[in-house]
Amino acid sequence: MENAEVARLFREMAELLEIEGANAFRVRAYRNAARVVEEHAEPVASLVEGDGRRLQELPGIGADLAGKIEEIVRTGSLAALSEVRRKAPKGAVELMRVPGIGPSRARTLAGTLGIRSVAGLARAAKAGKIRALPGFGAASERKILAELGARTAGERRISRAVAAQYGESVLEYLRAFEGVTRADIAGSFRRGRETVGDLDILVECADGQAVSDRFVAFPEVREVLAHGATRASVVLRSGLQIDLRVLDAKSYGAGLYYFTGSKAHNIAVRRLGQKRGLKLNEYGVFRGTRQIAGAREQDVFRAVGLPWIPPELREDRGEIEAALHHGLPDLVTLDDIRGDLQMHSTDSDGRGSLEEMAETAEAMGYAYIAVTDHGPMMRMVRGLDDAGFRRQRKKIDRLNAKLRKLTVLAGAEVDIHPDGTLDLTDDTLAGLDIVFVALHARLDLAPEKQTERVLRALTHPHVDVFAHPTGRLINGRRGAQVDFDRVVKAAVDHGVMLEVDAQPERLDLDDTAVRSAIGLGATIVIDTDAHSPNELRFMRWGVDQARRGWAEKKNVANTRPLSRFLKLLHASR
Ligand code: DGT
Ligand code: CA
Ligand code: CA
Ligand code: ZN
Repeated sequence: MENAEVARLFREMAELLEIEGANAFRVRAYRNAARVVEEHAEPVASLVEGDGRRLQELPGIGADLAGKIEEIVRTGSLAALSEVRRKAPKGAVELMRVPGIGPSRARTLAGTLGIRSVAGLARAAKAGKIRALPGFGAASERKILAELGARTAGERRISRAVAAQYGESVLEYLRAFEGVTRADIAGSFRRGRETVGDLDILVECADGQAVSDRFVAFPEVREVLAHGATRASVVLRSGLQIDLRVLDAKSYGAGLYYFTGSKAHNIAVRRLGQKRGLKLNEYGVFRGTRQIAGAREQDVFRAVGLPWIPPELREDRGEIEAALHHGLPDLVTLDDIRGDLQMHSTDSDGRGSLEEMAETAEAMGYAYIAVTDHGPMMRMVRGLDDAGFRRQRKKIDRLNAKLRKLTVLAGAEVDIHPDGTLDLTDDTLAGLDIVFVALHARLDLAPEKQTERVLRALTHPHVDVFAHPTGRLINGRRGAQVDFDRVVKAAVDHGVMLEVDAQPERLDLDDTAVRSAIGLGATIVIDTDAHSPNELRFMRWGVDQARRGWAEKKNVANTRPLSRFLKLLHASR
């Protein structure tokens, strides 16, 4: 049982209770529990054994929630949830996924107009039916239409971090089966994409039928779509589809290559093979009927005259030409990262103290971190004011005196006001080691205004990093609209680095933006924006995104040792 599965049920519970108008404390308890479980580094299922006391050591988890976790782990479901599901207006939860629609609006839409889905919402908004509802109006209707327009119709993609938990758990389950000699996740997941449509799992096994039987018996399977000796396909209770292919040893590399995709990349490489008189498919590379490659992926590439291409690049975006001309990038790796530059502590909205964040980072082998709590404008997350940052600086100095291997930099994540001025005084900014600026409000400004706002902030002499530059949320809100090239050029001119925020729902900049930014000469930082010690592990998602953007070690500032990183910071001040 994955933590993501437990968290999913708690989150649904919270949403349904909210729609029902239940006590806010109860709603918050479930939400908090979802987050705590999701962030826990080990599977909570392993805490269930024994008397359940260990579950109650998790923050905010009392006897009642511990019992519910245990029930989910043991039975795969939650009776209390089935109960509220029965009572809830159908479709209301789905409506709450649309930004700007909360529980009471969802209840109104479902109750008075009978809207049961996002598609139904779009129809009603287009027909002008929303504006007449109490508490809505023409402006809300326009906003809803804009939000819906930004999404691809009907597409439901699952976040990479969530897919990873299910994928790894299915892999482990399959690898435990006798006769399985190899198992890998291919498809968009292997290519490092920020979301996946489904997971594609490959196994090497002499007995295809037996491994397929085991696969469809995975405890969380809700529906079996296909079930044969070479392939099977299931849908898990979370809605994630998983496709299984069984391959034999002499085709494993070719299958891994083929099912990693992307389709566009495969087609381009197949064409390259055809020029050499070769046929490429999921079983191998063939000259006539003779297989000349297939067991190993690198042999498939070699047969068509290419070096091995990292999966993150396989999108037919110029990687084949680059490979042919020895121009493939030497992609940054997780191991290259020396420090994490954006995180929050209990001084603002983080859930770990300065000490806890530092200890975890030190244990991860980092040389430095920067603590970047919010400024005063973020009042709802207890942002610090100027005096607060001075007090925190003293705490950081004391902490640094105690730490042996890690250096903590004093930073801040400062809001950019709509007019482009910053939310802290120049004096305070000058006293910090590193200054991040970010857009958190008014992401809807017109592109020219938004661009001016950002340019003014980036040209401020104390600014070092532009955090999560677009502000988009995956499956959530569209980001700020700016003239991206102008923003990047201003950043380059003023020595401001651009962030790849590794939070799974941000991953901002995204892959194509990273690539254009690097092309324009920008320096990137990859950081986690962690709000708890466990979230420091999000670094891998940011690195994957940067790799998809063709980033090399030299393009990423926090791969440098501390002294060289500080030199870079000072050079820009
Ligand atoms: P997703 O699932 O939407 O996130 O994206 P993928 O890339 O994982 O796509 P999926 O699951 O439909 O197929 C997995 C891989 O299988 C895909 O990346 C390439 C390969 N593939 C699937 N269909 C075709 C096809 O018609 N032609 C070729 N050449 N390859 C295909
Ligand atoms: Ca897939
Ligand atoms: Ca698939
Ligand atoms: Zn932020």
